[in-house]
Amino acid sequence: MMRGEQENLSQTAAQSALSAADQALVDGVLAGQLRALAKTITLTESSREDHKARAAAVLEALLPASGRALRVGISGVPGVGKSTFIEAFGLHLIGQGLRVAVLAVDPSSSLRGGSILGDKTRMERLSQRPEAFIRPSPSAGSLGGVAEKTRETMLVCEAAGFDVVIVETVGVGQSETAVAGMTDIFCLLQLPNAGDELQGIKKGIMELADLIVINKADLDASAARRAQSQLKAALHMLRPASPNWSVPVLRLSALQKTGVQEFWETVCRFRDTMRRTGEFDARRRHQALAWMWELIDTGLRSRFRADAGVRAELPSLQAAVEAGTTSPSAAARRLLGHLN
Ligand SMILES: Nc1nc2c(ncn2[C@@H]2O[C@H](COP(=O)(O)OP(=O)(O)OP(=O)(O)O)[C@@H](O)[C@H]2O)c(=O)[nH]1
Ligand SMILES: [Mg+2]
Repeated sequence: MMRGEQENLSQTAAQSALSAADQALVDGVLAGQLRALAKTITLTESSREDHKARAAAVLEALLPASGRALRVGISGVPGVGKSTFIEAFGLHLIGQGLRVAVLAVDPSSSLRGGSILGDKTRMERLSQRPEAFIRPSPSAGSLGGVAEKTRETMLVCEAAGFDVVIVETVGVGQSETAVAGMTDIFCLLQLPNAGDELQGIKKGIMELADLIVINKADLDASAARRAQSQLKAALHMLRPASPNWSVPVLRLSALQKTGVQEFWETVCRFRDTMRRTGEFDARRRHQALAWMWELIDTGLRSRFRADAGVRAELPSLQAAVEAGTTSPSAAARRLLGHLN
């Protein structure tokens, strides 16, 4: 553990610690080569200890070239049209001369066999374009693990020169919070019919959204308009995340590719407004620190659980707390004492 930390720090200081093969990976990514990009991402996703050390050094070397892309989060319940929309949006961006990476945070993908982005058929045209890079969700297991890998993949894609990184997530569970916490703009896709019960959208997710899109507007135009005004009304009841931005509600058809241009213009307006007010950089700084603390918390927790003294005392102290013979605070203090 100690040795690993020191190694990482010295590698930060001097990248000379990179092997020739890893330096070639770094050079390949910086040159925008998709093969090097895919190999680097595979390295960062590996759970082997030697791979982890190499991946950390490669990421550190790529870091100065990262950060230049616009990071767009896309969320919505299964079937709302995320894949169809990302295909249409991605092709639109390519039409503007931009390069697009599509990543996913789907903690259930290991169970479902990677359905999110696994179905490249729905992004068939996008996946064939050399200006696009599509990477399915890592099947690392826990949400924290999956989100961590996606964050790293995002940095690698940025170093490879992609202009826009789209991160897709399913609209269930905690994964929206994770994706909102790694993107510059978080967009929520909605169905036109469901305005009625506010589509079972949890208030918490509405609060995360910088932009709401009603997809499949082609199915029922008047229902889509109704959903739009209902959502706007609901948004008025929420405290806005930024005093400089009121969350727009757009209508769109991913299938017929209508409204995609307006979507991109709205995203750009958001980016420009946030840049002007300084909120863009503030959000990224906040995200970077939150990421660091998340890793520290995870690291401390696993170190705690692996500690021999903790393991020896934990069962009896847990029993004592349950029985009421030791107070939770005394037990916690005693257990934490082992980490000194
Ligand atoms: N009529 C209509 N159908 C659409 C539209 N967008 C998507 N669909 C259809 O809705 C179905 C689901 O679309 P997907 O893009 O796979 O939805 P998704 O949100 O990616 O679904 P999951 O990956 O399962 O979470 C497909 O049959 C699409 O063809 C749209 O704008 N209009
Ligand atoms: Mg999909």
